[in-house]
Amino acid sequence: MKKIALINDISGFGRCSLTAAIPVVSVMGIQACPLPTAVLSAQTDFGEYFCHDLTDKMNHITDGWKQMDEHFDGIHSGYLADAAQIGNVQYFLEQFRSEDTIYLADPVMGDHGRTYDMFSEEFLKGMKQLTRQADVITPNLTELCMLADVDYQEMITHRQDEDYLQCIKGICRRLLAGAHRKQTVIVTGIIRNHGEKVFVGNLAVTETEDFHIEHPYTGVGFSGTGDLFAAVICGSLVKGLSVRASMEKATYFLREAIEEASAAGLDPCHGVYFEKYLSRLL
Ligand code: PXL
Repeated sequence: MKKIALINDISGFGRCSLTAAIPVVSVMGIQACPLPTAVLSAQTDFGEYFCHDLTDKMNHITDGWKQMDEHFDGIHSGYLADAAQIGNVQYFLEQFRSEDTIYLADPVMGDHGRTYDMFSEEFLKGMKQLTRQADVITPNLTELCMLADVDYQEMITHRQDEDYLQCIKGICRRLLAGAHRKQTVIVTGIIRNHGEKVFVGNLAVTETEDFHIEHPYTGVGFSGTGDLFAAVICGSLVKGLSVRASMEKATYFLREAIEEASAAGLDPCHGVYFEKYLSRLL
C-alpha cells in the first residue's frame, strides 16, 4: 500500500490539518502517516486556543521512522507552528525524499489578506526556501502574494479585470522559474467578478500548461477547505492521476460540501461537513 507522510498539526476543532488529511488520504486507499507539528484545542481562527508546539519532538519521529527503514510515496507538509519547524521539514526531506516521492508543500501562512498567528518575516523567508523544493505547492491567493512579494490588497482591486487570471498566472510562472525542480503551482480561492456575479476558483500552472476551474462563490470561506484540497491533490498524484484529474477530483469532493455549509449558515471556524462526502473519493 502507498504511504504519505502528513506533516501538519492536530486541532480538536476546525476540521483542518490532520483531522482533514488523514481521512482523505485513508479513503483514497493510501496509508496516512502523521507527523504532528503541534496539538491545538482548536484551530487558531477560534481566537482562544491552547497550542502545544512539537518543534523539539518532530525530529525524534523522523529518526524513529528512519530506523524503521520506512519509505514514503508522498510527503505533504502543512501548518507549521513556528519558523524552526521549517528546518525540521527540511531534515525530514533529507531523510526520506527519493526520486519516486512526491512532495507537496502547502505554505500555510494566512488567508483573505491576513496572516495567521505564527507568521513572521523569518517564517516567510523559510517558507520561500521550502516551497522552492516542492513538486507541488498549493498556496491560496494570499499565500501566493506573500511568496512572490506581491501586494495582496492591490492585487484584489483587479478582480473584475479581463486579465486578472493572466496576471496571477504570471506570478505563478515567476515562482516556477525560481523553483529548484519542475514544479506545479496550484492557487486556491481565486475570487473573480463577472459583472454582478462572483466566482471562486483554483488555478494550476505547470511549465507547459495551465487550467482553471471555477464556480459561483457562496461568499464564505470555511476552515480546512484548503487542507482538504491539498490532501486530495497529494493523494491523487501519488495514485498516478494527472494534475487536471486531481483538481477535478478535489472540486467534486469539496464543491457541494462548501455549498451545503454556506446554505446552512454553519460557523466558518468549524469547517464543512466533509465527512458526508468522503465516499466521493473512493
Ligand atoms: O487550515 C489551516 C490551518 C491549519 N492549522 C491551524 C490553523 C489553520 C488556519 O487558521 O489555525 C492550527
